[in-house]
Amino acid sequence: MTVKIFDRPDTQAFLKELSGLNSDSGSPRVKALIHRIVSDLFRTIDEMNVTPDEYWTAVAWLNDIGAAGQAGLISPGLGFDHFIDERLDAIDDALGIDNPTPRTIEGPLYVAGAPESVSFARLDDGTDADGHTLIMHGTVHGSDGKPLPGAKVEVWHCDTRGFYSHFDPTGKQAPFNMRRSIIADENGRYKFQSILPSGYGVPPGSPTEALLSALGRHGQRPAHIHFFVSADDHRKLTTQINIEGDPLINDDFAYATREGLVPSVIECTDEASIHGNNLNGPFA
Ligand code: MBD
Ligand code: FE
Repeated sequence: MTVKIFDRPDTQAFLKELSGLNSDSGSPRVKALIHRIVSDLFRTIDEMNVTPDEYWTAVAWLNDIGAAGQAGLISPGLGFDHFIDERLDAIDDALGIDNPTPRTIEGPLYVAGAPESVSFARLDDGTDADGHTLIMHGTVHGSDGKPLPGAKVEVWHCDTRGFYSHFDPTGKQAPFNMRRSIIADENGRYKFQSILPSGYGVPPGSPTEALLSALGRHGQRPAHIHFFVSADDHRKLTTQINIEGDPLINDDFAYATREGLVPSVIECTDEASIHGNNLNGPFA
């Protein structure tokens, strides 16, 4: 037997009441959003005949997600972060704003307060025995195409096991390992030495993994490096690069891969090409 009560006048009146629309105090924006969201969920329960067991399973899952601190992890997994970026892109398009370096999602693993240095930083502390040295350098440009001396490049990534400092389940990483802020030099250039990160996987046995597997999906990300780029009088860019060749580049559970964010990686096997190009250390 199916019954539908959503469209009944008393249900609609109830929705208004619970959303505070009968109250003179509170936030009009919160009221409007809650009215819409709860209405959509009531309609879902009604139309999909959600059982009490299903409903309480969802409530328990929300408690698990919160207890695990994984609201920010399932959010990109359900595509919200990507969707919000697509909306920002569409707004920029409508305003005629061109973004030479595409934005992509921040993810839940940034930590403020990383050590800051000028022009060059070594990100890793050398303790990851499997680390393959990575050098990256570039120039920060403003929207006018001119270099931006003094721009701040914040970089963070995981180790060869896919673990980020401050979130390492083995507790084995020093604070701010593989997290730095680099201030671009007088030519807007920055450079860093680190190790190639590996891909990331959501914690095994976690409520995030449980939902993804109920969806028939995995919780893996390709190897990537995160960036915030900021400068006075400029809006902040949040982006990432992927490491070329990773098989998951177009199968990211967080949907962060974007054209233009997969730079080529050049393997240097001889000391001469590394040091001859002054790749391994600050700019000459
Ligand atoms: C990550 O490292 C990440 O960048 C995102 C978006 C989600 C989970 C883990
Ligand atoms: Fe990440």
